[in-house]
Amino acid sequence: MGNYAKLWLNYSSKKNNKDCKVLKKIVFSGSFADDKILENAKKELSLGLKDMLGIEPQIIISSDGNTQSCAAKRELTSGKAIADSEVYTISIKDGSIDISAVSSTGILYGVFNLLRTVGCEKDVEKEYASAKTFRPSNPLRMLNHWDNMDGSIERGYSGRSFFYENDEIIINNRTVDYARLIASVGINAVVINNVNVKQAASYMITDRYFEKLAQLGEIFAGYGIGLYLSLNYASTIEIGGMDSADPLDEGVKAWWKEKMAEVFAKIPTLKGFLVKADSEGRPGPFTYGRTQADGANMLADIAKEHGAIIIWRCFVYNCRQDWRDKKTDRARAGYDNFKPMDGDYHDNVILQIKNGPMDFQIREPISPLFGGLTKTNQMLEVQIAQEYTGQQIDVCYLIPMFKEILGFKTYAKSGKDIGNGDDTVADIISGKTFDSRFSGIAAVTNTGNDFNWTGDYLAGANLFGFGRLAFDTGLESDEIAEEFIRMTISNEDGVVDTIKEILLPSRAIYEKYTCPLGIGWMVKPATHYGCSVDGYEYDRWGTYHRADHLGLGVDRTDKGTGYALQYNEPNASIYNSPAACPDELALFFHHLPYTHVLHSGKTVIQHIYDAHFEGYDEAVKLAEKWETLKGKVDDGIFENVSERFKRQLYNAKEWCDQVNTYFHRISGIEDEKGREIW
Ligand code: GCW
Repeated sequence: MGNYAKLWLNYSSKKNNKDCKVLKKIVFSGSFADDKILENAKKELSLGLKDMLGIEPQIIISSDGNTQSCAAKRELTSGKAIADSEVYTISIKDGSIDISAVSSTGILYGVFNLLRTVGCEKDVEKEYASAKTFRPSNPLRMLNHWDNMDGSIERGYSGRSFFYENDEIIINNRTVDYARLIASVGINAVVINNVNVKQAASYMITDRYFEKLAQLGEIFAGYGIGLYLSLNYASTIEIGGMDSADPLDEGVKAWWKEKMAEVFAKIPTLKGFLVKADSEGRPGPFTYGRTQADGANMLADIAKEHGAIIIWRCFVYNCRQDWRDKKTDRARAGYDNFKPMDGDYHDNVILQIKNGPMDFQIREPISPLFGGLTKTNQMLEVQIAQEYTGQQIDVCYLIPMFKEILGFKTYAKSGKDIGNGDDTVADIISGKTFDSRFSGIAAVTNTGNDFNWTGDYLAGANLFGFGRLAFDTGLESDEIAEEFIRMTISNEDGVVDTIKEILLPSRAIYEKYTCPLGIGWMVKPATHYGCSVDGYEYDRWGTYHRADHLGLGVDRTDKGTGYALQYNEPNASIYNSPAACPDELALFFHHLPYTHVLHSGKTVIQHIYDAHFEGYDEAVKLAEKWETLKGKVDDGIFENVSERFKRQLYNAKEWCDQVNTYFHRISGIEDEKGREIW
């Protein structure tokens, strides 16, 4: 590798399994093509075992037929077919490891599984004593890059793009190592450009970039990763010289037909497009009085001829709101814009839905589109780029939050009385609940060209963890953290425990010293890092706390904006009632007096004070824990995280003091514990 960290593929020397006999001979069995993926699987296995254990295994290929390489083909199958093709089994047969699969991607995943077992120093013979089969929970497991072609990254906190520089596409060793890193955790799809498609990026679908994109696609395909591009909805205007992007206009359709034929022919590995339309100034079908479904279907019908899909984002809301207007509610917008056309979206359209109805805050309820849409392909969008969650300065391990999101019961199918039906968010996005044709999960990624890829080494846990969780939503936050630490940082039990003690509570701590009780925002506008209680209060973005001298929070009940009623029962009734609403979302759904008593027994104001003081104190303890690792982990890693912690503590202190002071001044209510407020 070049001048960048190898992260969890560092393959440092391991103590356990050095004499493991079953690793001497490894059989790849099943039916799969002898393609680039297989070649990469062999290479990876040889490299990993040699570097970690000094073993040079004999690799036996026993494929019963040369099926077509899944890397090369583009056909509209289904999510189920994708997941079926990626299944693999690892067992011990006749004294050797047997990795069996029905595609070379399955073999590659099996290899990474085995290398993970070795990397975590688990006993290989025990681990596979009985055969283990792995099937991905989600068909599409995707990363969305918000990289711009000038090399900047929107909401990027780890340097510049490693895909682009000066409007050119960069391809080098790092590109390959990136593919290895993400394939190793199970990612099978990547969107390589920002959803805000502007300037040079609009020309990605022209011959200016075809050659490089085709090369990039080949590299990804060699690791079972599908290439996707974000599309400028108004391409007909911006690069086509037309005066319309009306999805029902025959001229517009004809332009796209020709364009897609060209693009898919020139980039054979391209699997489809992601579209942000009618959102935050981006063009879309609304301009022509058409629906989101009209726009998505027009593109999808044409893409279908090429076996490709259209992923259409649901992040559509009015970003020019008047703060005086208490009826318009940004939280409602996704459901209001997309639910009425449920059933109208064609079957190669997937709606990509952010986890919450607002925008990646540290705590939000789950988007009511999950459970609201019952006839539409759906994907969940989360953000591992820590835009509102510490910007890869403050440690914030997001996997516990993602577990909560996935576990949320939507009651979409089972109804109120059953309540244990197969309709959690995880069930829906796996395709199970509605037997959807396509589905999955995407994360706005946190990578850049920093030495360690993610700014803070510990933020690597979110990249690693997202992939692992996307592949197997049943994994626990704790085991994912442990794997990450063992493979990336250290296998010493004491070190592993200490870092786990830092990662696991970090999200809860961040929430405490920033915006507890679901209130969100209160960040510095534009940068979204650091405290500014009123930063968004009189702005146009629909992001208000509505605090006055008596109370705070947004009334989203039937007496307010009515947002709570977008949920299925019993969720709607629970959220609609201040008595039933869970504390962590109390101020998201209700405008409450400072004296309102929460389920915890504390008043709202006392909760605000306690959470902020505790959150800061706990952050200090995390930093102290990290300091105990000096000399026990690599110096570079130690210094990097240590420096981040210094900035985190400064940030946490500001949040704590500013929020407490603001609410002390405005409410006039003393802290029961008499702590220092300014
Ligand atoms: O939260 C907002 C971000 C924008 C982003 C947008 C989106 C890519 O602040 O930077 O634009 O979300 O998700 O489209």
